[in-house]
Amino acid sequence: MNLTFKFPYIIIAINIYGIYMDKLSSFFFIQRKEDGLPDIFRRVRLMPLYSFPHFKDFNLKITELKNRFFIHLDFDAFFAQVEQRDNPNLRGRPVSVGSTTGEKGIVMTASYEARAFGIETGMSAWEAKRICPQLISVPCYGPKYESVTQSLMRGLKTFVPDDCIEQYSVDEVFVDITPIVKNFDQAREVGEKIKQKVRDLEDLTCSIGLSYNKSYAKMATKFQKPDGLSVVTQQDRESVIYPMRTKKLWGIGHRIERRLGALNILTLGDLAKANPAALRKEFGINGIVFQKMARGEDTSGIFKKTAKEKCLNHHHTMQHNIYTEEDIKKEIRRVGEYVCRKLRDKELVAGHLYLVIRYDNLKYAGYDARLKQPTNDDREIFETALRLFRRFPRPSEKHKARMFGMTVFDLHADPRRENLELFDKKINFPYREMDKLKYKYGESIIRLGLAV
Ligand code: TTP
Ligand code: MG
Ligand code: MG
Repeated sequence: MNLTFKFPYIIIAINIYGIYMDKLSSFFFIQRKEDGLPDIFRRVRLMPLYSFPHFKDFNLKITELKNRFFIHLDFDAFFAQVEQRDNPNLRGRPVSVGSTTGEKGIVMTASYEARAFGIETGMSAWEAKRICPQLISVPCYGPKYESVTQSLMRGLKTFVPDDCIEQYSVDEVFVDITPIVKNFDQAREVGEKIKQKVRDLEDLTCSIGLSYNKSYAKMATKFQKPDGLSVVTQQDRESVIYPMRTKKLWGIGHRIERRLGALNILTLGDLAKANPAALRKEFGINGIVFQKMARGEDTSGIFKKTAKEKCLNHHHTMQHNIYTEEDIKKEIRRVGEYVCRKLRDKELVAGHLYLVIRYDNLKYAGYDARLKQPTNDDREIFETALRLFRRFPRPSEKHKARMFGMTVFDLHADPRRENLELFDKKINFPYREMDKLKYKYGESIIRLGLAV
């Protein structure tokens, strides 16, 4: 009697535990500690992995995927290739990007010429120099690489609508080309055209994986690097994918590979055919995710970041504290230009501006104002920031300013991006061209003349 009464509660408790464990294991799914990289390397990761397929993305009823075509694109030796492109002296030579001191730091990436000597991502700069004394180490310049990615994103929009494109990392993107192709022959042609577009736009090579699901496409990209295009069709599954080691699957690192090995699962074929209950027992819901991915049943689609950017900011602490009107104007302009460039990059305009100063006594002061209309125009941001500045305690020789910061919020999609000439009566400054130069050669390469 007592037991029958309690029974439903036991079931509920077990279910809650199950859901909790699933949530917990998915939460910890991408275990950064398992990527085998030293700590410092994790800190240099430019962009998080944010679209790994989740159990909820899978449709369990679908086991055979037809008529879907995904491209995964990844630049070859990305940072190093960009540096070689921009400096002819580096072409054809072993180049690493990262530390230039030779003592401390790590190799973020290396050109294929350097890889021939055994130089690898994550290796200490010291070790790299030891095994390849002629290695040329150049510093990493993030904004430049980001601008290449942005240009790629714009280029891809000439093939498919925005919601078919997913930027996955700083040099990787997924493209769902299902709307524009009917079969693998046509899909391959689109892949070739995209590679050509990347060459035309940025003079860079990339590798492409093409398949009927995202997981296989991502794996295929690595089949022929550099400058490759590899296709995995439904027919290739058993001959190409199944003999591969489990570690080759997106999301499986050394430790998971070892745990799979303990279950006698060594290849993706083993994983595909394994007992689902055993996988679930060992890995929770992720075990099922792995199996679906290995079988080519990854039904996940293009993932769009939903969390919209709420604000953008930039703060700059000066090497030498400043107080003259001229220096301060220069500094406000610089910070403003940087923020505007970020806005343009994301095709946004801001309706509200906040300016903050930190003085040499480490105290802060800040004021905010609405902009006349949402904008990403350097001149308008500068004028408003300068008006705000007039309300601050004036820096003086005894009370200098050490930091300026700007935050813009109330962000909206830039209405001018589609329709520039129609309602933009003002002179159109070549902001985009200036942004490109700044990304390439640094902030101070070009400044807008502001008559103030
Ligand atoms: P990857 O695409 O992993 O490497 P890659 O493009 O240099 O070489 P491959 O031809 O094998 O694709 O990474 C892209 C860039 O991101 C790389 O050039 C350096 C940088 N990077 C990090 O900053 N942190 C990281 O953890 C990794 C893996 C790469
Ligand atoms: Mg790459
Ligand atoms: Mg990559």
